[in-house]
Amino acid sequence: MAFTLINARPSPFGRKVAIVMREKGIAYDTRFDVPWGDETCTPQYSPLEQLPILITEQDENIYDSAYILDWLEARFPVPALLPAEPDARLNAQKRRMLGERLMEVVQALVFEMLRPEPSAPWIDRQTRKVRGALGELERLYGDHAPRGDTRPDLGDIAVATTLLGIEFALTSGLSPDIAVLRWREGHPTLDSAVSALEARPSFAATRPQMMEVDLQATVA
Ligand SMILES: N[C@@H](CCC(=O)N[C@@H](CS)C(=O)NCC(=O)O)C(=O)O
Repeated sequence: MAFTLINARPSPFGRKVAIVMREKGIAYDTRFDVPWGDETCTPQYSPLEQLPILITEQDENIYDSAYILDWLEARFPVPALLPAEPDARLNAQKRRMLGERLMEVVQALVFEMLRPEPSAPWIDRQTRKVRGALGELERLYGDHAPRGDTRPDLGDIAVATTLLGIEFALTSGLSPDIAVLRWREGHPTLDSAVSALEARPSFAATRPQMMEVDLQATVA
C-alpha cells in the first residue's frame, strides 16, 4: 500500500484527510494512534506531535491536515476538490477555513472545560467564536447546498467533518455537554447540508469511533 495515514479513531482532522483520499480514489492504509498517550508515535513523524500524518511511499512525512489537503490537491489534481472559477474557489476555501478554525476553537474550549479550574473569560471568548463561526457557516450554506450524489468540495468536507466530530465528541462523552456545541439546534441549513454529505460512501466508511483516552488527565 503506497500511503499510510496515522489517525486517531475519533479525530475530525484525520477523518477529513481520509475522506479526501477516498473521494480522490487514493489507496491508503490506516495506523491508529492515541496522540495524547505515552506510547504515541507522532513525535517520530511530526515536530508538532499531532496527527493526522500521511507517510508516502518514499517515506516522506506530510503533516497538519490543512497542509495534507493542499499536498493531495497538488499531487492528485484529478478529481479536483476545489472549483476552478475564482469566486467559487474562494467561497469553498472560506467555508473550509471556517470549518478548520472552528474545530480548533472547539478543541480549545473543550480542553479548557476539562481543566481543574477553567477560566470563565476564556470559555466566554471561545463560546463567542463557536457561535459566530456557526452563524457564518449557516449563512454561507444558504447559497451552497451540497448533495449526497455529487462530489463535495474541500469546504464541504472540512465543515462536515468538524460538525460531525463535534457531535461525536458530545454523544460519546469525549466532550462535556456544552450547549453551544449542539449545532443542529438553530442551524437548519447546516443540518440538512451535513445530513446530505453523511450519506456519501466516503463519510460512511470513516465514521468516528471511541478511543481509550483520559483527556482530563492530559490537561490536569
Ligand atoms: N492543526 C492540526 C490539528 C490536529 C490535532 O489537533 N490533532 C490532535 C488529534 S485530533 C492531536 O494530535 N493532538 C495531540 C496534541 O496536540 O498534542 C491539523 O489540522 O492537523
